[in-house]
Amino acid sequence: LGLLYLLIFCSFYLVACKSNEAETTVEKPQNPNIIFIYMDDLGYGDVSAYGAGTLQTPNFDKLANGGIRFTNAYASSATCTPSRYAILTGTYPWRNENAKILPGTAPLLIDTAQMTVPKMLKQVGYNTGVVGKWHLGLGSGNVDWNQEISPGPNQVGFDYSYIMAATQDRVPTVYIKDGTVVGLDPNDPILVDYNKNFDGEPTAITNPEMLTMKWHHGHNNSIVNGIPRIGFMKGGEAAKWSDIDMADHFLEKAKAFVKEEAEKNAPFFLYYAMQQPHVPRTPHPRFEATSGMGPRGDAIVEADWIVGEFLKELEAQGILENTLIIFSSDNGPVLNDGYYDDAVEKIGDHTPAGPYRGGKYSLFEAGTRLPFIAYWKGKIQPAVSDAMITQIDLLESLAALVGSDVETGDSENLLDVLMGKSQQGREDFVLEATSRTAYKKGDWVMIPPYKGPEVEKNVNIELGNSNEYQLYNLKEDPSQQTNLAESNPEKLTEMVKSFEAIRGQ
Ligand code: NG6
Ligand code: CA
Repeated sequence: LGLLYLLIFCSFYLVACKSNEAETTVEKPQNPNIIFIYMDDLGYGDVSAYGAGTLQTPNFDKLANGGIRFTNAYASSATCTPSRYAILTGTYPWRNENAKILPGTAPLLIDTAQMTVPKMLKQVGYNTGVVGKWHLGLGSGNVDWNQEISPGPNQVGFDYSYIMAATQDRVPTVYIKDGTVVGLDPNDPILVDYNKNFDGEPTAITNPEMLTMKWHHGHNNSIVNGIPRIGFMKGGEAAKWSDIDMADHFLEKAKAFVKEEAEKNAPFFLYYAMQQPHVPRTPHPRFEATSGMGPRGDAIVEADWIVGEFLKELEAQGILENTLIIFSSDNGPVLNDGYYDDAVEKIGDHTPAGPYRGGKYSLFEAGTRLPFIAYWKGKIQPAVSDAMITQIDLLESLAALVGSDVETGDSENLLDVLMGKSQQGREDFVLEATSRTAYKKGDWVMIPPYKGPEVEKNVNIELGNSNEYQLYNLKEDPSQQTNLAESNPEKLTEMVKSFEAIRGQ
């Protein structure tokens, strides 16, 4: 009996030792690094892999052809601020009435108590950073640009931030690192105002001879580097950015972040918000005339090169196989967005919106239907997916990927779609364009009646406004030429009902 006991004891001991051993030697697989490459005003047809335009973008294509190229994917809004709000919070932007194109002086739009993608990832051990365009407001009203600026990205989930406050065409035209203006001379403080100029400061109106780029509409306030901007700014001379170096500058910061993080024993999240091809289009001179389409095309060629360099850095750090890259854009394309820069004149046969109607600011497809790519070398098999996916779905999909149970209500867990394991995308979506909303369900889109011009004359884009309900079947009519509202009243009623049920929530 003693021997039996001894045997039992020994085998228990062995099993225990074994499992103990297993625990210490088999490491929990580390979550992948996650990078959002978010373009500004890049259209569906501006990525050559989408086969819809004539401009060549070999590096964007590397992602598109090496990952999943989504053809039925949406930004949440046809303008910047609401889309950025949505991609970071996983919430419909129309739920927040302040989610509109913001001036450079606007307070932080995201509540510091709100869930965000970087916060969610931080909870499960990620280090997080943002480089590039912010445009989600800073401070709590009345920012003093000469002090620490807070709250900002660092208060909504980012450990590191290197940003421009708003847009390239808005003041202040300075970089801000972790809440502090970079290179500011305290003897030359920055003042910013969006309503009135500072005495004696030149503007595009008073000193047109100082301009190297001419304004078409808006953009006639303070002049920085010969470019007239939106808003008035005084001082901060040493801190002002160089427009032609902006792409290289942000690339350097993004690469440095990645390099530093690669050495750490934790995954990272980087939100790399590039500024191209938003106005003012100021590609570095080495990209001048590379597209044959003027500065807009050249800025995209530049951005494409930047993405190539950035991918090389991930490769050099040996982390490309452990990094999920999401590539998309905040809103649809526009040619003339306020400067004379030949975008219209030199567009040739290129079609930035691809087959879709409208563009930036529009409720028609081109406003929100955009390039959307999920790339993860070795993990995601190259494919084209027609499943509907939207930028608000990233929050819950990534939560599922990293083992977080964060939910927002609007976001949907489409991890299998993102990874190419399922074609079962979203059923429906409420899209937004300059405070108006429309509803997409399956192949159908319903646009309720809206007052206002059919075409925004300055930018020459159809906004989607009509006195009548509009109903389109995108499968048969992707360019939204035939309004079926009258001929298919049942579908219209069904769509309006579902739309109102969500909008009324
Ligand atoms: C508009 C600007 C436009 C652009 C846009 C924001 C004028 C006349 N137009 O108000 O140039 O800056 O705002 O673009 O000022 S976004 O991509 O950041 O939403
Ligand atoms: Ca934009």
